[in-house]
Amino acid sequence: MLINFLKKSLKKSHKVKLMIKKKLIKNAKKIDKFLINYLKKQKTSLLVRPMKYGIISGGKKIRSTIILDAGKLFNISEKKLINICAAVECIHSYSLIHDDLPCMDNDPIRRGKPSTHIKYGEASAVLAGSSLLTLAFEIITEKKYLVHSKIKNELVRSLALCSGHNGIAEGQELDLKFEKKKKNINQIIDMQKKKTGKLFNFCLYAAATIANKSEKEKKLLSSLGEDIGLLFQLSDDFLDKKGSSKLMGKPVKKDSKKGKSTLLNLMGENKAFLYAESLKKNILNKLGKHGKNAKELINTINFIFERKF
Ligand code: GRG
Repeated sequence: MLINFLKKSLKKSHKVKLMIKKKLIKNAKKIDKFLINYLKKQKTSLLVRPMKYGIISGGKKIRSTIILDAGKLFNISEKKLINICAAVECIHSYSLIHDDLPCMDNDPIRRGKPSTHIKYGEASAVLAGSSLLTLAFEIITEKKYLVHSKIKNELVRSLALCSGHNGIAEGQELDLKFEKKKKNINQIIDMQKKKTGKLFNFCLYAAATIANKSEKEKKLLSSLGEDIGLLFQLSDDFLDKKGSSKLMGKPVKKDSKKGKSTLLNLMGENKAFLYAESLKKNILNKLGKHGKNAKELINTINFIFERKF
């Protein structure tokens, strides 16, 4: 009986994993299509090629999936979310292009191909990254994007706050300054919540804002998003230590070589795993109140915890 039960649940979890992979691929294709069309409609420039190289046909586009899943919490149509997905992917790809530069993490490979600065040179990579940053705000403020201008304004402000000197950029500054230094748990969590968590924070905040939720609800979802980002970063740190560079599309085992301050390096594998597990439980508990509407988001969070790429 027990064996049959285990076999059944293994089959079920395998099926769920396959479904999530399919969902990620489907969403990534949708966002790529949106961005290709968007850029096609604009006057072309020399930077379009390095921009496309940095953002299209690569990466899981998991932040977009999180936005679409969060939309399901409030029954928001995809049409109202697609611009937000594209804008978030612009900011994310911009941060990766800049992160790979020699003055930052100096990484020659990203998403299984040469990093943007290797392919197009440093100057073009800096400019393409900066152009993706501004493109994000163009996409949100686009006339054809049919959400109320008051909401657009709030989204622009929040995305700017998440990306700037109190958000991702500061997280990156701390990450670089913490190299080869002994930092405590709270300092590392603060750095990772800024570097990685802030954009996930925005993903959930955006869904709550478009759904016209109360300030209290928006705050709750922002902080939940930040925790999802922290979980994502923790799994990234595990993958850097134990994952496959082929599946990840980038070199692994870099964190310890560079003396990066990560929870994994500080706590060791067992404690870091237990920390991640309790963080995930906490996130899933908080989503409980959304009932069936949270199913997709919960599946994606489980994928984040177990992912191999
Ligand atoms: C102000 C946006 C901004 C950037 C400048 C360079 C920089 C400051 C920030 C870097 C932030 C950074 C690289 C965070 C790491 C987050 C992370 C775990 C990235 C990997 O994300 P995946 O796995 O990548 O989603 P794919 O390739 O799948 O898109």
